[in-house]
This record gives sequence, structure tokens and C-alpha cells, in this order.
Amino acid sequence: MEFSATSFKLDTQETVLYRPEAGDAGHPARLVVPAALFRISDRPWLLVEEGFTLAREHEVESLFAIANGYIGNRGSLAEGSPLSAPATFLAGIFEHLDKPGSIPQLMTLPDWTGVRVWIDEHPLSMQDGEILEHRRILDFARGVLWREWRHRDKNGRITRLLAFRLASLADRHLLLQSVIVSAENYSATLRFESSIEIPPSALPAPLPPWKARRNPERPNVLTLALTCPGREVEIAFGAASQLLTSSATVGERQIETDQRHIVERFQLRAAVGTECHLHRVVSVYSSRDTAEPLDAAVAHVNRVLPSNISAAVTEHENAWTSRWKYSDVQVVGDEALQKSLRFAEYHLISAANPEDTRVSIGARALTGEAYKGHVFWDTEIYMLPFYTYTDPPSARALLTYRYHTLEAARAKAHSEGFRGAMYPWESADTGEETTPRAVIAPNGEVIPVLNGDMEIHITADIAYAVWQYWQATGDDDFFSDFGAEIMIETARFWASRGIIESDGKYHIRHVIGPDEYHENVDDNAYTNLLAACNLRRGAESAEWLQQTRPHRWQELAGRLGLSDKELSSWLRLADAMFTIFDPHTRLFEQFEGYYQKEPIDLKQFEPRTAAMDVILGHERINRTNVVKQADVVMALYLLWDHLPADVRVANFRYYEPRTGHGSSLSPSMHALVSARLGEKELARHYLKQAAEIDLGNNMGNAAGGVHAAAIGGLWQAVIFGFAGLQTQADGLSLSPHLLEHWQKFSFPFQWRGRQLRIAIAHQRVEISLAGDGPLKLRVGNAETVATPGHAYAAERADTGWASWHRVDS
Ligand code: IFM
Repeated sequence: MEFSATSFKLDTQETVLYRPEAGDAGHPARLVVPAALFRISDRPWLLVEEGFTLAREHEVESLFAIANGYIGNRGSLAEGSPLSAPATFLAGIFEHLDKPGSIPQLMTLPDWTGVRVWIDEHPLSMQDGEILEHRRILDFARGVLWREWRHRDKNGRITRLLAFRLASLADRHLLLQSVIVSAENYSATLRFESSIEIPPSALPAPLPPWKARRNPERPNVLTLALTCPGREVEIAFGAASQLLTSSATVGERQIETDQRHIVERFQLRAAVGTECHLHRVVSVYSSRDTAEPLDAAVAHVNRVLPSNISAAVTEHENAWTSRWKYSDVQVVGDEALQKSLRFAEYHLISAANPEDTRVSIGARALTGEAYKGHVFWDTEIYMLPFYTYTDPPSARALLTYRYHTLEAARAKAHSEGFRGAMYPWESADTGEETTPRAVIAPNGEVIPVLNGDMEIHITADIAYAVWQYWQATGDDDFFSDFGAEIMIETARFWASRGIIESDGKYHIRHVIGPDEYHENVDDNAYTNLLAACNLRRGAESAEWLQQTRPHRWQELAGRLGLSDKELSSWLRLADAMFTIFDPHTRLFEQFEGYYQKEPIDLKQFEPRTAAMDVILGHERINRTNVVKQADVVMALYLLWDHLPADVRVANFRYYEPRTGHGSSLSPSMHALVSARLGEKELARHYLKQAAEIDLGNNMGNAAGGVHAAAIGGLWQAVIFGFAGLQTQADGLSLSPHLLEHWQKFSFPFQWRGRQLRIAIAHQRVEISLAGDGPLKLRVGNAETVATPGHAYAAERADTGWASWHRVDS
């Protein structure tokens, strides 16, 4: 079947896609498009970038990225610009160049989004002529990136363009793109070129083995394949296009292929008002997915076909609707925060793939190349709670990645002279340590990177997340098959990493805590507290297996050589864990010697646009008491119920003014803890800072991709800080701290097979419950046991929260 170029009558039912509001830049003239394919959500669901500022291009490419957990694509212009850096990434596809000091990095794949238009041989370009109107719109609800552009070229010819692209959430190998071009006031020969090509910025040297070919039996599907350098992985693209026009007849399609690209050309003679629709269907598979990725991609494109693009778009939109149903946080009274939350959730939903247990999410997800796509504690501590409580299958898949990389963690522990499993600070496809050994500072200084050897808290963070997922979901099969082994092997690592010293205490020396300004420190409070927790839970995991899954226990105990003696030693070490805690001040010293560091008054540096380590330099910052990011404060949050209330208050008040927030991971956790402590002004301040990390580019580096930990932290700050939600052994409790200007906020939440919708106003909390059985709910001192299928409310009285009552009939 040939389906390349057809002249057709356009759908006459028309709609205006997006109408700028008063105050927006832009012009009233709108593109008018067929309603069936082009739908857009209401304004609170949209991120809009009006106009075009070349210098902002890299940042915009990150913010407007589309992804589905399998594949991600930056929001670059389809025709390119002097600064465009189009990039497509596949989760888990890391190249490893054969160069000294090289470390694996997420591979930049060929750019499949290229669409260029020529008007009588003149390329349609933002750099030439006048931009009459231009905007990019990210539709969070539908997971679609839109672009509208109206352009007058040097010859006065006005062209209108409307385009969308998406990475299907319903069919993760599928990418869709449509471009409508309309000759508004001229007649001319229009030429369309759509391409898949290796972007010049991503050219590896030498070129990877690369083939572009056409299958004679499937002439409409263009294919190309390449091999990931340093890895035996083949990646294949299949693509098919269809050009429809309102009046002109389209000439024969031309194909051009070479080592770097594959191009399809269509040409037509357009009269004034002619409208052309180019639809593209692209499929991507790798040899990690199937033995014959090229065949799979071709078959896939032939199943979808550009002529059916509308149905594929609908399936994708429906998949997004389902995900939002269980995740949309609504804040009435704070539009900016509402946008930031939807932006955060959009990118979190885009980042995860519940169908692939061999990949995890890098620090910038699939939206940019910063940190080389590596996976840090960001995933387990900052992002994972969002998935655990809104989409447990995604959380399960992410933790199973850590199970699949357990062998590499064992090897790392072994190679460093320890037992059990020591997870890498930075991880890629194999689970081996991928932290670089050195980096070059902005001033050219070569700085050794010690994190791969010393930032060992990640091992306890992973165990913390496994336990949290298990508690939240009751997924005993996961825990038995994967989680318990992680808990046991990580506990075993901690039991070998420290030493009982002459004071009878267990010390863990030579570490880097979350505060990375202080390297090679002893007894970092965060590390030691989390390690003690890991040791205890390791022993509890073994006990749970012994009692409930004896066969699995026997298998594991036999394979790992576990004995009761070893298990009880973990409990003794946890009890002996050293932290420098002063019972009078109630303070933990962040690490041994922290109090002797040079005191710096951070207020003296305000207002400040650079991080404190940039201002003071790498050497000096180590000598000061400036804390990079939530460290003791992070421990307060994670171990909230294990620490007395006065300890939480004292430590927050002490460390908060000493923290420089040199990491995007810091403001959200400060927002969360200050909200829980009722420090409203601080909570408001930090929440705003957290919400603007990407949207305000307030770290200055959004160009490298969105800060996935920061957006996960933002979600947590609102749910666990401002709603004050805490999960307990027998139910859930709330301790709301709404900001004054919020009228109401509501969110869905999943816990142990129940689905809740929680709505909080200043004087009232309302919860509806569905799912697996009754659940205890608390707000303040008011407590009830809720029954699924019903809704409950509690009102705030002068004396606190009055008792719950049913509000449904
Ligand atoms: O994991 C973080 C770390 O805590 C601070 N530096 C950046 C890393 C990646 O986001």
C-alpha cells in the first residue's frame, strides 16, 4: 500500500487551538485547524513560551521535553536554529567511548523530529524575515508539545505553521508528529523535508556503525539502525510519513539516505490559502527490547500508519488521563504553584516506565544530558515517593532496577574490602560505579571527585526506599523476591563498613554526607542514622522471611551464608551507632568537627545568584560551616517519628540559617520540614524557591535538563509538608499547614490497596476512600475508621480538629 502523498479535502469542522489572553505577547490572528486531531487543554494545564529568544533555547528545550519513560526528546525546533541541540534519549542506552577516563553516558540518538519547509527554494527560518507570532505550548494533561508560528519572509510571504509531537504513553515505542503549513498570502512551490539524522552536536568520533536502509517489501517505511558505542546494543528507527493538502497535487516522494541521515521530500505547487498536513509515525526499538529491533520497528509503523494518527493520539491522551486521575494535585488560590506542580508531575509521569525493570531515572530524567543520565539517590529519596503513592508499578520497576544491579553493588563492596552490597554513587546501565574521578571547575581548576568512594549514604537511601515502598503497598511478593535481599545485603555492607572503637561506639569514617561541601568527614549524622536504620531493617527483613516465606529464607540464607549470629550483630551495631548528639542543645553535630569550622554569615552574601562554593572556592568552602543542602534536615524528615519533637525543632533552627542551598535538592526539603514545624514564612519562601528551580531557572542550569529530584521534592513538600501527611502502621494522619492565600488543596493518594482523594481547606478536611478495606484516619486528635465507598470530613474548631463525620449519603 502506498500512502505517501495524497490530495484531499480538509475536515471542515474547525477550531481555534489556543487564544492568548490580554497581556500575552502575540497577535490575534489564529491558526484554524481540524478539531478531530488538534485538541488542547485548558490554560491551567499549559506551559506557554511566547515569542522566541535564541539565548533561552537550551533551557526551553529542557522544559518542553516530551518523554514516556522509554524514550525522551528535547523540545527543539524542528527546522533547527543556530543554538538548537536536538536530542533523543532511550532509557538505559548508555554509550561508553573507548577513551581514557571516559565514563558511560546516556547516548544522544538521531534526531527524528526534523521537518523543514522551503518556499520557492527559500528555507522557512526564524533567522530570516519577521516572526509575526511564535509560541510553544506544553500540554501537561495530554502529554503533547505544540508549536504555533506565523512568519513573514523577506519577500512578504506569510506562512502559518502549527505542529505537535508526542511520545506515546499508551505505546512506548511510538513517536508521533504532525505539522500543518499554510500559505497565507502567496502562491509558490512548497517543499517539505522530514528527516531522521544524527545532530552535529552529538556526532561521536568516529561515527558509530550506522545503517540507513529501505526494505523493498515495505517501501513506505524508512529504517535506520545504529550501534551504541562500547555496548553491543542496536537501536533501530522505522518511520513513515503522509502529506495531505487541501488543494494542490503532491509530486512524487523522494528519498535520500546516507551515513548520517535519512530524508523524505515532498513537493507541491501551492496556491494562496493552501494548507498542507504532514503526519509522521516513528517507531524505536533496541536490541535490549527484542532480538530484531529493525523488524520490530517496521512492523510497528505498519500497524499504526500515519493515516491512523488520530486514533494513536487518542490512545496516548487516554493513558495520560488515567495517570492524572491518580496524581493531579490541585491548589486553589495559587496559580503559580499550581503550574509548578503540574509541570513537576508531568515530568515525573514522563520519566518512569513501569514496564522496564532494568532502567531507572537519571538526575535529569530523559530531558537533558547533564550528569550523563546517571542515576543517584535522587531517584529513591526524592522521586520514588511520588510513584509509590500514585503509581506503585512504576515504583516497583525502579526498585527492581536496584535488584538487577545488586551483583554490581556486591562487586563494588568486595573490591573495596567490604561485605554485602555497596551501591554506586552514580549508576548507569550495569550498576557499576560511574562517578567521574575529576571535574573541571568554572575557573579551570581540576577538582578530584571523591563521591564515588565516599558518598556512601546512597546504600542506606536505597534500603530506605525499598522499605518505604513495601510498607506503603504491602507488596509482599516484591519484598520476598527482591526487596529483602537488598535490605539484607545493604545491612551486611554497613556491618562491615564501620568499626567499633575504644569508646564502644560504631564509627563510620571517611564519608561525604548529603552536604557535599564537606568531604572526607567522620561520622556524618545523616549517614550514620540512615545506616543504623538499614541495619535494623535488614534484621527485620530476615525475620519476616523466616516467618512468612521460609523457602525463600532458606534459599537466601544458604546462598548468602546468613546466620542468626550475624543478624543479631546488626542490631547490636545499630544500637552502638555513633552520632554526636548533645542532650542539652538537642543538636546533632553534622559530622565530627563541624562546630570548629569557620562560621560564615550567609545573610552577608544576599542577594546572591551564585552558589557559595563558587563564591568562596572549593578549598575554602570545605573549611567553613556552610552546608550545601539539607543534610541533618534531611534526616529529620526521613526519620521524623524516630526523633523527639524538640530535637526536630532545634536542629532545623540551627542548620537552616547555615545552609546555602547549592543544590536543587535542598529547597523542597526545607519547605517540607518548615511546613511541618509550622514555620510558615520559611515554608512559603522555600516552596517558592523549589517551585522555580526549572520554571524560573533559579539554579541557572536548566539547560542540562529538568531537575528530576527537585520536582519530586516539590511534590513531597506539598503532600508531606503542607498537608502534613504521615503514613503509620495502622493508617494515615494529616497535620495541615496551608498557606494563607490557598483556599483549598486536594490530591489523590494510594496506600495499601486503597485510593484516597484528600481535600484540605483551612477549616475542613474531607477524604473519600475506595479500595481494599477500612482505614484509620487522623487529623489532629480526631480519629475515625473510614469504610471504602464513603467520604468523611472533619472541621477545625477553636480547640483543634473536631471529630470526623460521614459526608456521603
Ligand atoms: O544527587 C545530587 C546531589 O545530592 C547534589 N549534587 C547533584 C546530584 C545529582 O542531582
